Amino acid sequence: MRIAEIHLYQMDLPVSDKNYRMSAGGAYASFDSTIVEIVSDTGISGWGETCPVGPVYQPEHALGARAALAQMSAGLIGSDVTGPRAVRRSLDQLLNGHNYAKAAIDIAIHDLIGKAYGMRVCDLLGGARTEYVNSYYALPVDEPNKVAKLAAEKIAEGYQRLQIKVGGRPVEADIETIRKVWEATGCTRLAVDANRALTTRDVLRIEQGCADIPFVLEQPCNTMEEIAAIRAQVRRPIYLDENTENLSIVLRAISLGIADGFGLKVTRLGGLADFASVRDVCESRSMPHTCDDSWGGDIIAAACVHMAATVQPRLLEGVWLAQPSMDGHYDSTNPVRVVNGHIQVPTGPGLGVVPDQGVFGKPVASFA
Ligand code: 0XW
Ligand code: MG
Repeated sequence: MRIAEIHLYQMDLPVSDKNYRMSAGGAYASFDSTIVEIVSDTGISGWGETCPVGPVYQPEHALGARAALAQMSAGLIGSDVTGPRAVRRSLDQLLNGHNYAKAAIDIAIHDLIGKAYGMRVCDLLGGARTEYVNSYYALPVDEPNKVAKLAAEKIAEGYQRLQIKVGGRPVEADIETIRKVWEATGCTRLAVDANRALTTRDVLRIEQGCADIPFVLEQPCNTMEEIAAIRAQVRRPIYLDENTENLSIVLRAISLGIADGFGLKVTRLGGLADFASVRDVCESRSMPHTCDDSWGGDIIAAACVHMAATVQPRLLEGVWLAQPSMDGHYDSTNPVRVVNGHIQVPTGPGLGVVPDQGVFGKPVASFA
């Protein structure tokens, strides 16, 4: 089977509640997603997606994704689809870096191979250990009482894990928010995620102000060096998220004892094949982690869920989806969505997602 065509699509994904706010970048109203369609010489389409959560969250942005994909796509036409790793080697010979763009092709290749041979992506990644995975809900930065009220609603909906976004404001507001969420829910599976925004001083202020509350501290500071500097003073698990740009960094964080677990993103790691390597390292060291991405629709959601299905259940911290903050689906027949805090692993071949005809409009670029 060979690659005959590659089509790139652009989709604006409005944020339904218009209040997705993290420590940096303000409140987001919409995100710009890039969809990749790889068509084989046998007439099968494989689908991939990459959707940065704005241009300042990490060194990635929507226009950059499409430019990188355009740079690589022509060189892939005619390639034999022997496997994701072989395609990745080709990509690395066409462009240096740009994991978040290469990931969209990796996901499409997994989808294509699965659809060609009648296997689910989770089967290609080692086999599913479950048919349902836990999700978790990310509570946006907002007034403490509003966040506590939303937290109680999400627990009532069936979520078993909550992530409280902090940072980008006086630390007293963060401490008040954490305490009010704890009082409102008693949820013992809490993560407090600063998305790198806290100084070591403010991490220690939160540590003092919330010592009685059990939560994981997720990516509190910008660098591993800052986190290492206060690691001995923090009496709770620390997870890295934004620092985990590749397997080498994950290995370094584990060997230095900086992290007790990770918030992992499929596109940041370069796709499902690279994520599977990190998954296996985490399993070898009993490191819990999430299977997430920054944003996106049914395609990236399915990729995260298929990966999560292969994770040792005791290590899976959950799958975050943008879907609860989005209107509509790419695949109206088999949408990927959170129901009562859980997500069913798609049952169809490949990703188990087939975008509705014309849902993405005309391609913004095509290669054949
Ligand atoms: C909650 N997420 C998985 C989605 C947002 O893109 C940020 C991310 C996180 O945990 O940092
Ligand atoms: Mg995070």
